[in-house]
Amino acid sequence: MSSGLTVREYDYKKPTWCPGCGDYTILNVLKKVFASLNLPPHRVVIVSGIGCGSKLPHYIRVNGFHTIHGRPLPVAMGLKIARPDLTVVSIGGDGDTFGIGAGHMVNVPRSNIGIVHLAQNNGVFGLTTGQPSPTAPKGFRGSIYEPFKPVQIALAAGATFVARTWTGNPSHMEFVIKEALKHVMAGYGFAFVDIIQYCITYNPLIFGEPFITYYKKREYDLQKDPDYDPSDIISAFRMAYMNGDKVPMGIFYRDTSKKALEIEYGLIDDPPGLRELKEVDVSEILKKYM
Ligand SMILES: Cc1ncc(C[n+]2csc(CCOP(=O)(O)OP(=O)(O)O)c2C)c(N)n1
Ligand code: SF4
Ligand SMILES: [Mg+2]
Repeated sequence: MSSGLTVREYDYKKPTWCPGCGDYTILNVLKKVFASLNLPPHRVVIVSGIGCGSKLPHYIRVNGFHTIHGRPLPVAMGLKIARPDLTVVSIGGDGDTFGIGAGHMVNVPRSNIGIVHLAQNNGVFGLTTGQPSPTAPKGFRGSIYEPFKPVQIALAAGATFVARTWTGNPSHMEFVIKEALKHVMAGYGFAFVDIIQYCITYNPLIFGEPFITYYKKREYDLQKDPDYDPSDIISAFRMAYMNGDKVPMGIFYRDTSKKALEIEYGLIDDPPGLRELKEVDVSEILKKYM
């Protein structure tokens, strides 16, 4: 049944991102997905870190929590434990998620807490003017390491939903983020989405080719492959290691056999954040100090 929510109900302040930045696409897609799932703004919380993309909660009319660099995941997890009745979305840049917050990226998925994490993966530290992020290819702007592998790490860490999309294909992103939220809302647990994001200012070219052309030529929609089975983790790893001529996009893995942490431990029926504070008589203790 539709409650009649429209995309416009999520409009808020005007973003300050560079014109052409992929973060606009992520913002617009999120509004569409929330409206299509009939999620009232007061029932949603977006928790972000620090970075260009992490300003997103300022630009959308839902509850927002702009935390510190690298920490959207643990804060979102704590929030979901206290208020499992709310829809909690964690969002952060690739610096946030795979650099300073990498420990959380490994440990939060295995808790199977019912939140979605969206990684704004633009290959750079945008806010601090373009240093290479952990996902930057070796050699890019002085990076001396092999890049971090978001999908492989999410699979290995135990995420029960793992997907990849990109900012050049908004309808694909809408499909993927909606499926991620549906996974969480069905009580199956943690969902991770790697969003390959355009940074027009500091990372407009991918191996010398314009961002859009590069990924348009190579995007390979997993859900258009009739032989691809996203419930098979070995196939998911095989696809995750594919790169070069084909860049797989879509749902790599979906496990609907597990329960989210908040369901397994009964928090959903008795949200800790809504329990009444009990009155405690402290008069005897206070007497000691009088
Ligand atoms: C603890 C801490 N370390 C470093 C910084 C400086 N800092 C702010 S944003 C940022 C990187 C942002 O990059 P990313 O997370 O990829 O987000 P983007 O700006 O690309 O969206 C850094 C290093 C900080 N604010 N706090
Ligand atoms: S620097 Fe890059 S990521 Fe930051 S707002 Fe500009 S285009 Fe977007
Ligand atoms: Mg970044």
